[in-house]
Amino acid sequence: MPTTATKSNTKNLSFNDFKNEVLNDYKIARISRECSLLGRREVLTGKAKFGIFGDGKEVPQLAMAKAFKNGDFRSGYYRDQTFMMSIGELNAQQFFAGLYAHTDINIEPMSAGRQMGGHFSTHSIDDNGDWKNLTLQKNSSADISPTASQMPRLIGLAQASKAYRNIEALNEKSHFSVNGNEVAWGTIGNASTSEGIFFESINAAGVLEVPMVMSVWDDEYGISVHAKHQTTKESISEILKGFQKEEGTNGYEIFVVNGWDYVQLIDVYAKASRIARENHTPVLIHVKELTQPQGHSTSGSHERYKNIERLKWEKEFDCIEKMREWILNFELEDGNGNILKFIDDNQELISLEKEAKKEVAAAKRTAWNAFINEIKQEVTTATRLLEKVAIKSSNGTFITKIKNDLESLIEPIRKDVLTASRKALRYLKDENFPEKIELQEFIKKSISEASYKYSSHLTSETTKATVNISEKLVNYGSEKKIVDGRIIMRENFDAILNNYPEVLIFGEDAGKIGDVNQGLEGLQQKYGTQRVSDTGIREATIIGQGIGLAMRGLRPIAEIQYLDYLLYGLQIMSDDLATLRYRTFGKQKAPLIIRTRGHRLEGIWHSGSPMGGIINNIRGIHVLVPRNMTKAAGFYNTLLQGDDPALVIECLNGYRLKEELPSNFGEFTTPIGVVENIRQGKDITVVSYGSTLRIVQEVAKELMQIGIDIEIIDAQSLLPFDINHDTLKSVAKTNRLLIVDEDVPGGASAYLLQQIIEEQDGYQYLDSKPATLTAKAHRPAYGSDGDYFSKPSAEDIFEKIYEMMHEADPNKYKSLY
Ligand SMILES: Cc1ncc(C[n+]2csc(CCOP(=O)(O)OP(=O)(O)O)c2C)c(N)n1
Ligand SMILES: [Mg+2]
Repeated sequence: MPTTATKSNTKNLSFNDFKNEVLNDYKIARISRECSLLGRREVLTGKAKFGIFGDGKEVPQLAMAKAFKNGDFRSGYYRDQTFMMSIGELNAQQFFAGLYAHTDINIEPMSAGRQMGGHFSTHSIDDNGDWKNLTLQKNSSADISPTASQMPRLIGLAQASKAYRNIEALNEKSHFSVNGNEVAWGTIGNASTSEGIFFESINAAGVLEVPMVMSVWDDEYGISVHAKHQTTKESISEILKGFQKEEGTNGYEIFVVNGWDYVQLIDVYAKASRIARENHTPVLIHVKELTQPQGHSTSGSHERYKNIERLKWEKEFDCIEKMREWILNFELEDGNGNILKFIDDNQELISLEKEAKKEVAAAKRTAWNAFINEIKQEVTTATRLLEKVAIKSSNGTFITKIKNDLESLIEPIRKDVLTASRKALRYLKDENFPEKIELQEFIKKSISEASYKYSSHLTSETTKATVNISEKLVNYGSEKKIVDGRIIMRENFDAILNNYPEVLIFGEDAGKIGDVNQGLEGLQQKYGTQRVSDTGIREATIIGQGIGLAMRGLRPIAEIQYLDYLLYGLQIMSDDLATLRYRTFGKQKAPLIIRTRGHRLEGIWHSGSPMGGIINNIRGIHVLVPRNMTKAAGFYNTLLQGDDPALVIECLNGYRLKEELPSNFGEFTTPIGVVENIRQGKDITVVSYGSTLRIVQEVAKELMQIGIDIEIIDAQSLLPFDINHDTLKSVAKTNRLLIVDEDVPGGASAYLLQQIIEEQDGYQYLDSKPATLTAKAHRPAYGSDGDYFSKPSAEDIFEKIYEMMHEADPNKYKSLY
């Protein structure tokens, strides 16, 4: 049954301490509320673009903050500003810096202005790119906007405590955990619990039995849509009752508490913390009766969809007002019969409220000045330069007008500075004088600085960046041994598990049977169920487990059984994993390795190769497509030395193909962002990857019989692709380019074409139209004939290449048809 708390946990505090704590809490709540009120005004007056605030949710967050300890992690959403203030990780000035999008990470520590306000985070990484000691600080994983997407990562953040408590070899990694005592705290809005990944996550945490405390901030609405359209029985705690832990079962402790009841909240959160921390039992706290004093966001007004009674109720049950009432009415009789009160009269509270208002107004001003002065300096530099070129230029009057317009802006932004400067430069195109060069240099410098401010940290820029890990060659023993590809995977994973106690491998069928292709055969028996484990069928939270574990210093390898089913996890890879480093300006990372297998089996859902969709959605994650298991093993070895996340797609039909057994498992590396020239030829460069490569290799022999000599490049790393531009060298030699893959037309082949033709300037060497040969637009039909007519066959490849050669030399290569 849901438990409702009754007693406060104040008995160990002296009355004075208690009073100070309460008044301090009240002040934080007031400061937070003032931020929301002023924040909305900043948006409405145009100083900030958008605001979504935590008003109406302040009091439960004070209680959560009290139970939150060093080493703990939060994974929440945009209402949590009060919590962040209460744990000391956000102040009013930083709040406004976020609202204005100040690009200095030291001034706007949440994201250096990259995320809109209300997306909170703390720094896990120091300036050298190394982990900080996370047990000495309160941690918040960086928020993202898609509703409920904080959930999958929360599972991993909680699971990390379990790993640290139960895996002895991890004891040395003390800067991430103290015996697994850390709790992962989730927050979510009531309406967002309608999302599938919410339920998937709740179930996963129950199965995994991880220390997670999940708070639902329930204000009855999701923007304008009432709970009756969101949640069966309009109550998330009601419908989750089946998750209640009972004698001898796993499951949750479930609490229900009103969000305006400060005393009960403190009690519930203290209990929840204890249950999760000590027993690793997950807890759900349904916090009801919350409000939205200003409506959902700055984009609309809630008067449009709430009736008068509701609006009246919201005023009355505003959690801060309720807390205020409680403070005013609080009386306690001490041992001597004296009545103790927090305050003597209302006036004391009024002056505290005034103080909060003043503090926030001052913080807002400071934040604004810091933000605008930086840009004003850039305006000053630009106007001075414009003035100078205007004097010299025959188009001086036009340039002066541009300068005056720029100068007259009261609230300029960087775009204004650059628009003015770049437009002025156009007027100087036919003129030459030193001041013009100064203007050009200014523009180039501004764009380069902006590039760091707005575009850095997509992938690692630290010394551990995976692209910096150099190749270490495969060694073979003196006696040549040929084995199935899957043996190579297994032996390499064995070496990895042995070398890295922080590696955990998990996925559907990954544990007991050692994955569906037995690349992990026997490894659960050898390394235990904590390190090699089966999961439920739930791809989004398998990825989420990986993200959370990786954010706490572990090196998870999350297995998605087949590439076709990656799409269930793709949203969270795209929204969360791929953006993590970018959205925190390099202050958080999750070097998760995602292992999957795909391409070329048979049938609509067992042979897909949706590479274009994948690479376009997950910039920020490396995408590797090894052609055999030795290459794949090398990629895992490289990735573990680096600090970037990656997706490795093994070839499904490669596990039973024969490869020579290496002798240096766990050591050899396949470099990332490097192509491999696997056949020298002179007539045409064929770029391919994964399963189609083998067909291209077969076709090469057939072509040779009629005198066509192709060069074959294994792309092997799609993101990043060919950092050294080796493909260009091949194209410069053959002057012809064909890209073969089994994605849809215009999928990954189009990306490769863009990279080679545009990025590498390959167009200049071409004597023939560059071409792609792909699968059909539809998904592949079942069976061998389905495959033959859906994907590029050996004959298709042969004829495509022949056709290109025919076009080049019709006399030598007569038309086949
Ligand atoms: C996947 C997704 N769909 C829609 C939205 C737009 N959206 C933002 S907040 C929100 C309502 C969330 O309501 P609730 O979870 O109750 O949180 P509250 O704002 O009420 O605290 C919606 C629909 C989104 N951010 N993500
Ligand atoms: Mg809501």
